[in-house]
Amino acid sequence: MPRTAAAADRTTRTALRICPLCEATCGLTLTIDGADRVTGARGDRDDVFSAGFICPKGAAFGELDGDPDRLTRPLVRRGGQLEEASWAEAFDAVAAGLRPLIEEHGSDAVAVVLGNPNVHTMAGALYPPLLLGALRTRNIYSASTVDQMPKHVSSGLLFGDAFAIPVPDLDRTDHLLLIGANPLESNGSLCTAPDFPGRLKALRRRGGTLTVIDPRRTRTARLADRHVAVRPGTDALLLAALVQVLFAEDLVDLGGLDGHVEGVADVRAQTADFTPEAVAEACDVPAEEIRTIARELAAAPTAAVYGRVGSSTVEFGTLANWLVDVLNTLTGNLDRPGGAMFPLAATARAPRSAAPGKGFALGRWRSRVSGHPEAKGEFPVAALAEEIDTPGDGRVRAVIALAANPVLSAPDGDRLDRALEGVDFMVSVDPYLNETSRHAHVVLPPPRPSQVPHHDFAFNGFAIRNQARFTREVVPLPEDRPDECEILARLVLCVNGMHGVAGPADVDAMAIDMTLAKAVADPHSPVHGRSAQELAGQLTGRTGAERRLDLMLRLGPYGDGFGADREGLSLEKLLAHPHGIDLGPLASRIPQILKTPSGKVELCPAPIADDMPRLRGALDGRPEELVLVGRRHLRSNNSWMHNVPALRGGSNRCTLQVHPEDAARLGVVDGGKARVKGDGGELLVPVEVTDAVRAGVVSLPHGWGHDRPGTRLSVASEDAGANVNQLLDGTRLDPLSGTAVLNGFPVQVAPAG
Ligand SMILES: Nc1nc2c(c(=O)[nH]1)N[C@H]1C(S)=C(S)[C@@H](COP(=O)(O)OP(=O)(O)OC[C@H]3O[C@@H](n4cnc5c(=O)[nH]c(N)nc54)[C@H](O)[C@@H]3O)O[C@H]1N2
Ligand SMILES: Nc1nc2c(c(=O)[nH]1)N[C@H]1C(S)=C(S)[C@@H](COP(=O)(O)OP(=O)(O)OC[C@H]3O[C@@H](n4cnc5c(=O)[nH]c(N)nc54)[C@H](O)[C@@H]3O)O[C@H]1N2
Ligand code: SF4
Ligand SMILES: [Mo]
Repeated sequence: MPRTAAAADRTTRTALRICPLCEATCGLTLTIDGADRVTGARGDRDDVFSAGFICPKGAAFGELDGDPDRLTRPLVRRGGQLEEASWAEAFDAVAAGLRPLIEEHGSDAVAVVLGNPNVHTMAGALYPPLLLGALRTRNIYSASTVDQMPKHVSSGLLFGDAFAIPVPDLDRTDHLLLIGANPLESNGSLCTAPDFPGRLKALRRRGGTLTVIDPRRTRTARLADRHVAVRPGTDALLLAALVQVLFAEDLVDLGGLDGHVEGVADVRAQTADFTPEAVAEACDVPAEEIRTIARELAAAPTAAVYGRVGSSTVEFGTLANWLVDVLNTLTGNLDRPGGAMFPLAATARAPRSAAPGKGFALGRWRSRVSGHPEAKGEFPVAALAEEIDTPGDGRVRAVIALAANPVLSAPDGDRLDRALEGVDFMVSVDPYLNETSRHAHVVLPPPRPSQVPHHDFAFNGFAIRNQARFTREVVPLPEDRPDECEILARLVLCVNGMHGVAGPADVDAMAIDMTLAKAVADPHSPVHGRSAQELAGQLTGRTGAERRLDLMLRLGPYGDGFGADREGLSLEKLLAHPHGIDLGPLASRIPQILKTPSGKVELCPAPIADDMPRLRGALDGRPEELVLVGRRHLRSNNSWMHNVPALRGGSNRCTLQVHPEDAARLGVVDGGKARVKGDGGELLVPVEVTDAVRAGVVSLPHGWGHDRPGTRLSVASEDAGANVNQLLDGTRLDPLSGTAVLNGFPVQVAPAG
């Protein structure tokens, strides 16, 4: 080996990288040994947002990045077997697989499945919209319908914009009512706040109050002033009762929102039946406690109500998400400092003056087999299997899976597994050969996180402080290896028939041209009347993706407007501030943000009112004897981090938590095995007896079940765990949003053996 190379191999350096592993977006300082091995990670103390915070997942960045099971070359199916191939062969195979199907059966024959990590990469933000635009299929599925779609629907109806999602103003609030969220394990969701635990402790220290509503006594609940162990699935009833108390006790005060809200009287009428006494039994929460929570909420100088997964992936998910913001509104806390506020990301559209908008429509078309209404252009991912395996016109024949593992993350993975086995063509963009990608005809692996630049397009829109950060790759990408931006750009070309004719740079150029053409024609834009070509020439950045980021920053709310504001943001300016640029605390945005037809907050939208009889019906329903809820572990992340040795073991295990009273009644014992049965199947799981779950509730985490053949997950498959979603058959959905009921569904548990 030449002397210089040997010397270079021994060098150690550090570099900054925003952590892409959860929504907290912490700034990390990575240690890199030699040319490309990440051997350490610590929190970047100078990061303008995370100020040094790191969690065990971030600390394991190097191990995750260097996982030897990551695919480094594409796989192509030949004679039934997946074999390594060149990138050129792989893209040829994708074009050859997709185009004929599209030409013969139309675009709807191709389903696109978008998984969670798309919100954690630049590629996932920039290219799927172009892919969907080129394909124009109605078969769009995503992790949203096993997650936050109820929030999008509720925000769409209330504010006219499915992405106008208020976040708790964590650092300034006096009172936080947290429902079905466990940020001490999840680090927060739809509320980007590095060091969420520290911020909750700070709230307590400054004399604020934390109330947690969760059927489990979570680490977050243990930090709270008040923990309400609600019966799963009944939050909408509880929240409706809080609203009822506000009206009944004359505690409604819109504050600064007065004049910007319509439908208050309708909400009053809709919730009148839901007195604390009426819901107490169903929720298993004393009426007096409900009254106290409502009074405290109204009396707090500022307060924020925030709900997440436990109030979303449930039977009344959209109603619960709606009621969260009804409470924020009726207490005058929506859009005020210390309340629930709308962030303004650096790449968002620059705000316009207030004007009525088109509003938000639901159910503009329906799914073929079960007639599920679309929500935000998507069908329920729980219905993907039936769209593939049900014969007939319009059947899904091909699947494009981008960073998605629905075989584990969606209901009835066994059925989806069989369905995917039978598709005519499937392509997965995924670093792992796992439960889903093993069915693909072509697997296109993106590079390691250390090898790609990062900016949080998605999460800055949900961040508790406006700020912008950008980090470049810390390890060079080998010459012959496309990054995920290029992979996805090439997929666009495979779909629109331009494979081999145009290149990935043309895809970016087209996106830039389209944006600039609109901007120069827009009288409200700072670049109105200028030459699009001249502006395109001014963009900086080494890649198409970087130039697109530059464009969005410069046209965005803090942008330099291509010279209109010399102090404004651009990619160059971000690069000059490697620890990020703070853009200040959240500011009020009503009425400008409202895009409803009335130009107001439409507090009682018709689709919601139409769903209320279903909730009323739940008032006198008999509660199920035993229901299951999920849980997350700090060292786990959905389905794809069980392959990292440092993140495994200890309490991070796929056990069924059972309350001691239930364990005694059911005859199951700690450390023993139980058989769990649901609509969709049954599982054998180890039992953990603990009073951290309330009686009548068992808990099993998701993302496990790594025991299928044909994967390359050498660590995860050793202790595979069980796939909780096999207990579901995919028919239990929140009807307005198509979101699967993953929490609070009935199960039977018995000792195994
Ligand atoms: N029972 C139950 N089920 C649940 C949940 C629950 O609480 N309970 N939670 C739900 C939620 S909130 C979500 S978001 C979904 C998630 O559902 P999915 O998005 O389907 O699953 P993930 O495990 O997040 O990962 C998806 C895939 O992305 C790949 N991946 C990782 N990094 C990258 C990358 O940089 N690029 C690409 N192209 N791929 C990458 C992984 O290898 C994995 O195959 O699961 C849902 N499922
Ligand atoms: N460590 C780790 N971090 C993650 C993830 C991960 O898998 N692991 N996943 C990421 C993703 S994709 C997301 S979406 C976020 C999710 O972020 P969170 O929403 O904070 O996630 P969970 O920890 O699932 O919290 C949901 C809580 O709801 C409770 N719950 C269940 N049913 C009900 C109910 O009916 N009512 C009420 N009130 N509570 C209920 C559960 O007991 C649980 O404590 O986390 C993200 N961060
Ligand atoms: S909290 Fe999230 S973003 Fe921060 S270090 Fe941990 S995984 Fe990374
Ligand atoms: Mo999620």
